[in-house]
Amino acid sequence: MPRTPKAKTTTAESKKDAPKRAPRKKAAPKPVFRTGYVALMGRPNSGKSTLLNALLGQKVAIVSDKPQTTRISILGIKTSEKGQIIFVDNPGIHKPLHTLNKRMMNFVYSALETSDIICLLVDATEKFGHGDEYVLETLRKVKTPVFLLINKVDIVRKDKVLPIIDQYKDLFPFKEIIPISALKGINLDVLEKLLLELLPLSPKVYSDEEISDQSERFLFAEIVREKILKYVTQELPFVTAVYIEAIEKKDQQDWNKPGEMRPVAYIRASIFVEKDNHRKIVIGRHGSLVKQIGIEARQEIAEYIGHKVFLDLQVRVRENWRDSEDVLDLIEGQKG
Ligand SMILES: Nc1nc2c(ncn2[C@@H]2O[C@H](COP(=O)(O)OP(=O)(O)OP(=O)(O)O)[C@@H](O)[C@H]2O)c(=O)[nH]1
Ligand SMILES: [Mg+2]
Repeated sequence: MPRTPKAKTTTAESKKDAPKRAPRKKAAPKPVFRTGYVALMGRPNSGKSTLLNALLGQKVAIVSDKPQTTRISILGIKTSEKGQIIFVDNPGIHKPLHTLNKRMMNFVYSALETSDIICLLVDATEKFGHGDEYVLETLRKVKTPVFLLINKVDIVRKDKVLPIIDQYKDLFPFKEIIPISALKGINLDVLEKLLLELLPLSPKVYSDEEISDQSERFLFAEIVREKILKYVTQELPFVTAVYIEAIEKKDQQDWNKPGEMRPVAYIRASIFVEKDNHRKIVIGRHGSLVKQIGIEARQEIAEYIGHKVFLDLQVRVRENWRDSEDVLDLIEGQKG
């Protein structure tokens, strides 16, 4: 049967009843969002962890004036309306002697391969040397864009910075060269803007609340180690490691407020050293040094978790732990 064509209904009546169309608007530009990995690289002590904390506006990495403080890479995630920058704080680039140091350098190599941008930090107060050549050699192995960050400009004369820029720009094709101070926050806004412009257009990888990839346990171990590094010298910074044996959280009677309970954390930690004379140094006269380390670490951990903490520290000898895969696995395994 032939189908009768539908009657047109464009009478004056029907036009009046039709819903009014909104006037055509220009399509709003799609919001641009960039996400990527930015590796912080450089020699030990150049200020990578200080920079990570400054960029995030809070402490996620420990800092010390002794070299080789950072042993395991950690992430610091900064999310804004414009993008998500995933900073990777790495151990300092050095020639590895022990298995510990080889593992530290493996973190550096893997960050080199997986980052979208590399920030090379150099210490403006240090003379260029073999160590710096070694760093540039390491960076030549990849094609990733590299920003040169001349750090610690807060403590060098202005006329010292220009010769450093001149020297470096002849040695490597840096994408950007920026004098900064991680400690005083100089030029960090410029750095962040330039990083965001270069990162790939991509949705975020982490949720807005996530700021790091480290576990609470690892952070506590690092806080204890930071306090040790503050007080020890010579070979001691290199031969100490911290292992959190246990964390127990309980609700206990609050004696100041009868009838009320309050949370308390009991933390047991071991400080590993390599020899008995190291152990004696870390313990100190009549236990004074380990006590001081314990007081400072406990305060910082309590501030972080927001309630009372009991911290029990034991100093133990683990001969040649820096070459023991088992001990190294144990320490690394804390990161979760
Ligand atoms: N004056 C000054 N000191 C800084 C600056 N940035 C870092 N420092 C100091 O340099 C020392 C080393 O800082 P870290 O952030 O631990 O250095 P790092 O590069 O992470 O070191 P490793 O983890 O050992 O590779 C600390 O004493 C910091 O306070 C800066 O911009 N100005
Ligand atoms: Mg560090």
